[in-house]
Amino acid sequence: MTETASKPEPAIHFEPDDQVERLKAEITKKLTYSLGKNASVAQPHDWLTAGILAARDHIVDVWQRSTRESYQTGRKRVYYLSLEFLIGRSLADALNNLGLTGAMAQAMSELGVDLAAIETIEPDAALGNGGLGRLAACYMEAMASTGVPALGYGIRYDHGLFKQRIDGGKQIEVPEDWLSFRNPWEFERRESSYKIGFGGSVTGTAKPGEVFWEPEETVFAVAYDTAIIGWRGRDATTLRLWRARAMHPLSLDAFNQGDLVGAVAERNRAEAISKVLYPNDSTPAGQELRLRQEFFFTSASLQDLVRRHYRQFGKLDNLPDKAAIQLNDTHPALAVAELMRLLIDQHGLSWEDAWTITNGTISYTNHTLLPEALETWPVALMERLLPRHMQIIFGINARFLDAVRRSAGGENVDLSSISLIDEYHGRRVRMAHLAFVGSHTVNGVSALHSNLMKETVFAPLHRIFPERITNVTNGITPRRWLLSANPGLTSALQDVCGEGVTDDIEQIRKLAQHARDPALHERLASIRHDNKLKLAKIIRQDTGVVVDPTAMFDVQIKRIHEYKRQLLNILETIALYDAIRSEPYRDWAPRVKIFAGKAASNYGTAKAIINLINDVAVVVNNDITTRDRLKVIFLPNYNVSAAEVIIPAADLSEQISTAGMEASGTGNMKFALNGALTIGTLDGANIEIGERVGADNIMIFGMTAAEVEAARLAPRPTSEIIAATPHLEGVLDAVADGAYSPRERDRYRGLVEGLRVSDWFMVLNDFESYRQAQRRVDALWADQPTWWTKSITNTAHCGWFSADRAIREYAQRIWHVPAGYAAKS
Ligand code: 26V
Repeated sequence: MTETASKPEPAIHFEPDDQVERLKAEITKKLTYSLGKNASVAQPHDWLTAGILAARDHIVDVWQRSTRESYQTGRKRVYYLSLEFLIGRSLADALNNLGLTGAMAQAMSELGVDLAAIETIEPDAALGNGGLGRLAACYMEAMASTGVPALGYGIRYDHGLFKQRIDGGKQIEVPEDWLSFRNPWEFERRESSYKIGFGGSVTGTAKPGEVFWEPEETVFAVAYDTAIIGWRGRDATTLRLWRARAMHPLSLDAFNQGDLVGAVAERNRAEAISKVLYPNDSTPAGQELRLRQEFFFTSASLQDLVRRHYRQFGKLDNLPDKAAIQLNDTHPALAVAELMRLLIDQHGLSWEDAWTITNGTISYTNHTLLPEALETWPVALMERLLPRHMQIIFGINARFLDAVRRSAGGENVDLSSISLIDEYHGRRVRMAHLAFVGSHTVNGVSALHSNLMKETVFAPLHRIFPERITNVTNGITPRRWLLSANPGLTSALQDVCGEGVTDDIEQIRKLAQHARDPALHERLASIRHDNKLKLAKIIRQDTGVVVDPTAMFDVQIKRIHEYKRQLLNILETIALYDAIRSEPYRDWAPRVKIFAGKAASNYGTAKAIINLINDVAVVVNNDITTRDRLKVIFLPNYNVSAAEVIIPAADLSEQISTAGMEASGTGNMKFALNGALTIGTLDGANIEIGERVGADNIMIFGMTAAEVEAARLAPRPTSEIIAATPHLEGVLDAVADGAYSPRERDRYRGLVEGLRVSDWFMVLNDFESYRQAQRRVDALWADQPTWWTKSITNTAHCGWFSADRAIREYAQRIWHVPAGYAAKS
């Protein structure tokens, strides 16, 4: 790695003794003058807010300096557009990056407050559903840590992802309210607001600068900024989230006539846009409000960045040299049309010049290939809501198809497969095609996924633009997922690999030489044990079940989805339960099977799977025969904060998606970095984890992506598969006949019937191979020295999955911006 800029000194210079005294003074001042509270009456929440405000001041110093520097030097900047940022809590991470964790704990303690306790009452900012949103949050922190000047743009939802309660084994969704105590991290920027239009009509000539879109409805987008501090407090990025406000919050006319509802109708309609996160990661919502959200934040972000650019440089033709716009999936794909509109209609550029600028500035990341997940919008809806954008999309499409036709000569190209408009399903705009055609680079998120992009969904476009698709395998921030979440392991790593490991996580590979060291095994086992005790306490609080921390913690945490196959896991658990009961005196490896995750509220099958796991848990956990060997836990309300406790306590990581369906996965990386062994399929980034840690150190099972494809083309009768698979029939019958739902015997008949009709997700097909892999895990658990050697080998080779590495790849190969801080090596 080359050093592209000299590494500045940390921005915070305090003598350690000073630090504590200064922080105490700062906290007390915040408490008194910002919150109007006296220490003697302050509630835990007041201390939290005062602590955050004190930490924020330190961040603001760095933030203003880095923003000023990037402005003065005119450096190229990254604009990361994402409908989701799954941030979680921020205080512990911010203190860690500022190097203030110890001083803040000491300061609070001297003020009579337990920092660890107040940190846990910070709301978990869940402005995202799952992997895509968490990736955006990891990347904002990694850009700050590697010195890539960046702004993240998204929506400031009043309500993030729903809270999950489990009632009688079933998921209940409860509204989330992270802003109820206000958000001390953010700065409201009333002065940065933009008008966002919807509907209306387009008039004027077709000439650039002479087209007028007169929207029927206009709402304001108001900016809220949060600084994200990078490692060692050297740099900060900005997360700018938009809130929707009405232009006329109150109609006095309506009010005076006694129409109270009508008086605030405009306000309600406008504010609905940033009211709530769509809780869906299974099928696109397809609702008008969702399209309004997408356009709202895309338009506000582009108006903002074009205005800033113009103010700074006085021209727009150099936009591609100064701005890299990254589209996080297709949710902001309207950026292609909106940037064209701003350049042509507002700045009078020609179509050709506008297109060169647009294509030179935008790039797009795809996060899923599942056809049902690809966004399309009815042309009729788009015409009504965004008439000018629809014209522009037609314009792009006509020129694009024309160019393809011409360059093909006489050759026959299937234009319908590349068109931005799907003509077969009632005329719809294909957002992935819009994003693809409008971008200079398109990337997938793991090697397998990027190859599948070329072979499947994007094959026709890939033939036309063979250079456009590239791969950047996902990464995770080691600051949150190792240093903050697992301080015990971190200090062991520092002892073995040197202090520099925190600056350059890839130095963690030095650990490999010590993989067989019994003293290290003992130390790591004791750290893991402590982490498991912490998790066991939470399990007891949240489910009432007592688990043994010496048992193997076998964990599957992620959104509940058929393709992620929690069903395969619980069916195999039932087979294990049966096996233990039939041979109770055998030396079974004691296991705690831990599940957590949310199901989309309208995804019936996923909800049934949650119900089944909980029902199985009731039976298994109350059976004295299996008492010391098997427990089944479903931890309610999985979120970022829960993951931070669960992952460092895991022995076994379940990454068992149907091959070809998980674009990458990022939980897999977090577990392996923390030393859990993976049981998994050859899917997404599991493949690359296996390549790095070595085939002996990962438990791979099941069909490959190619085998899945072949099996789908020529499906074997499920009755045949079941008959050929030991134990499977019994497990399926028991579930179908109500052995786990005695009070509603038919509860899972439909779920099992579904499997018997079609094994689309290869649950039946992969069952035996999974079961055998689990028995290999048992054997390995019995040999603890070998287990720990493998665990250390996993940690040692997972530094590459750092978000810093991923960001450097984006910076070099896609954005063409220098990463200020190179890894020390
Ligand atoms: C998944 C599915 C699954 C089945 C049916 C329809 C559907 C629709 C959407 C999605 C996922 C939405 C996008 C997403 O969150 N993708 C995730 O992105 C992560 C970051 O790149 C990646 O690690 C996950 O593998 C990928 O699922």
